[in-house]
Order: sequence, then structure tokens, then C-alpha cells
Amino acid sequence: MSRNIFILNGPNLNLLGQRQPDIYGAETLADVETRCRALAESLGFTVECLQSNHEGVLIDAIHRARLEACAIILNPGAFTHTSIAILDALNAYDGLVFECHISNVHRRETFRHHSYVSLRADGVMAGFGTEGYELCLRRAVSLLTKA
Ligand code: CA2
Repeated sequence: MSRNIFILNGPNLNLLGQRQPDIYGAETLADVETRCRALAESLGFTVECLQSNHEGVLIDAIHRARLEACAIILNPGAFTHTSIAILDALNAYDGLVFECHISNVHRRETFRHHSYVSLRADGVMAGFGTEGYELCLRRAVSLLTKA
């Protein structure tokens, strides 16, 4: 079994730490990725991180995960609420999928309350700030290392 976990981030998450700290916190995406990499390594796993503002790039990464990753932690950004194509790609993936939102989408506009990705996700995180990524990582490792 691969011990590599993909951490995928969708549109605008490259702006983390630069705008709207009241909603998304002060950490940059690079900070989050560094912490996740260190945590994964301490647990005997590796992570590959990718952020893209383009739906097709995220879909290609999900396809690649079929051979290269035992789990995907995905913050699809606004594609969460719109993308049947990302859901279809996830449905063709056999590993674990965790959907991770920094903000509590259920306390925000109603258009953020529906997620296509949740139809496939093994777990959904929302409102735990950037710590949510590490919590997803811990849950993935816990499930992957159970007998
Ligand atoms: O809460 C989340 O993590 C979201 O996935 C973030 C998306 C939003 O469309 C989802 O409804 C919930 C937006 C990402 C925008 O990220 C920014 C970060 C800093 C500054 C500006 C945008």
C-alpha cells in the first residue's frame, strides 16, 4: 500500500494569509503544507501538496492519486458547490477522501451549504481553521493503519 497522501487545494486558496484573515486565518498555504508534511512524516507517511485555480488540474491530480496516493485531503474551494466533474473524478478513486473547509460553510451563505464532494467524502471538516488539514491527516492515518 502507498503511504503517500495528496493534499489538494482549489481556487483562491493560494491567497491564504494575504486576505480575509477573519474568515481564513493568518497562516499561508505554505505554512499549512509545511506543518502537514512534518506531521505526516512523524506518522510514517509522506504528503504531496498541490494548489490550483483550475478545475482540470485538480481533476488530473485526482486521477494521478489512483496510482500514487492512499488518501486525498481536498479543499475544493468554491468548486465544492459547483463541480460534478470533481465528484466524478473522486468516484473513480478507491482510496480515502476527506473534504476540508477552513471556515464553517454551514454558518455562511446558503449557496455554501451544499457540497457535491460530500457525496463521496469519507469525512468532512468545516470550521476548524487551518488545523482542519492536520485533523484530516490524523484521521486518514488512523484508518490506514488499523488492522
Ligand atoms: O472554508 C473553506 O475552506 C472554503 O472551501 C473556502 C472557499 C469557499 O468558496 C468555500 O465555500 C469554503 C474559498 C477559498 C478562498 O480562499 C481565500 C483565502 C484567503 C483570501 C481570499 C480567499
